[in-house]
Amino acid sequence: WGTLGHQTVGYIAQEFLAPKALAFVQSSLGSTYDESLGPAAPWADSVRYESAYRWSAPLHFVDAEDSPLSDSCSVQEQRDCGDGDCILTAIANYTTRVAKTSLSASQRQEALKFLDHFLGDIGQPLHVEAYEVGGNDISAKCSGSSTNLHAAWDTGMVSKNINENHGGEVQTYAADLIARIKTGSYKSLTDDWLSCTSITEPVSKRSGDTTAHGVEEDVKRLLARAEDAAEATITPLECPLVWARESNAYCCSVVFTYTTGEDLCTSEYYTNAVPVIDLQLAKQGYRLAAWLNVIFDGAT
Ligand code: DCM
Ligand code: DCM
Ligand code: ZN
Ligand code: ZN
Repeated sequence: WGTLGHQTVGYIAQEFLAPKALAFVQSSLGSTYDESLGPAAPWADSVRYESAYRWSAPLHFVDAEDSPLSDSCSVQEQRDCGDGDCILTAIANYTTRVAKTSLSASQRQEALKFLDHFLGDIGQPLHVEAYEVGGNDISAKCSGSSTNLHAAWDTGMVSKNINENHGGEVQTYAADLIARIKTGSYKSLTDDWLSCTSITEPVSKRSGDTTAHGVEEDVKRLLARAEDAAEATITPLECPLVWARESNAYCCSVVFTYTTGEDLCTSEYYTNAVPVIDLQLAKQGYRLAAWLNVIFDGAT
């Protein structure tokens, strides 16, 4: 996502933080970020082209080597993140690091900003797709301007949606999605959002572990492992893989359904994409809060 999408995820998460998570977020981010996950969420994009942070560029996505044009969408850990250098492993790494009291305040702030960002990116379908470099190499049109498919999803359709349906303000957009979560059309979905079982493709079970995994089990297992070893082995978690598969499935059902030459932002394509964008941003914001709540308060 672009700046607006990431801020939206952060502002939504901020609204659902439990007391200790909120206290950590406020003191860690401080006045620089208005003590909020909203303003802090785009940071990871602002540093990715700096030489000191070039290593972080591959952590924004996972190149799923599937076939979305043949209606075959899938994410496989070993196939798509075998080198351990993708958004799945990054979420595990920064979950461990944000919880680690032996790290400096600035390292823990950095871990928080990466989590704030990557839980957003994993909800962007083209951040979970290898085809044509996640759509970056596919030319597209958005409201008459030349762009590419990836950018249309990161920014073009998001900003048009905010302008046309949410008063042109990212905070209004976040407030509208928060209202859907609290009392509106998303209310009945939120338990499923945290169950990590909301997709048909089963998550692979590791080392004889056959228990059901929700956000709480996932985070607690990782942090328990991290206490065992000085530097925890970076293994992708179950929930981020489920989230990645949910996002990736939209590549087959929506993202690649355009017709050649179609203006993505003024057609039925846009009408079909907006509900997916709203849902993915709302869901990831809610999941980010739950994730931090388990880390700092011990429960979602
Ligand atoms: N770093 C990281 N994940 C790790 C270890 C380090 O993101 N597991 C980051 C934190 C710093 C940089 O790498 O930005 C250098 O860290 P260090 O000084 O600990 O090597
Ligand atoms: N991106 C991606 N998958 C890739 C490569 C890049 O999702 N295989 C994302 C990261 C940025 C956008 O595409 O959001 C543009 O990337 P870049 O500026 O590195 O071209
Ligand atoms: Zn992107
Ligand atoms: Zn990113």
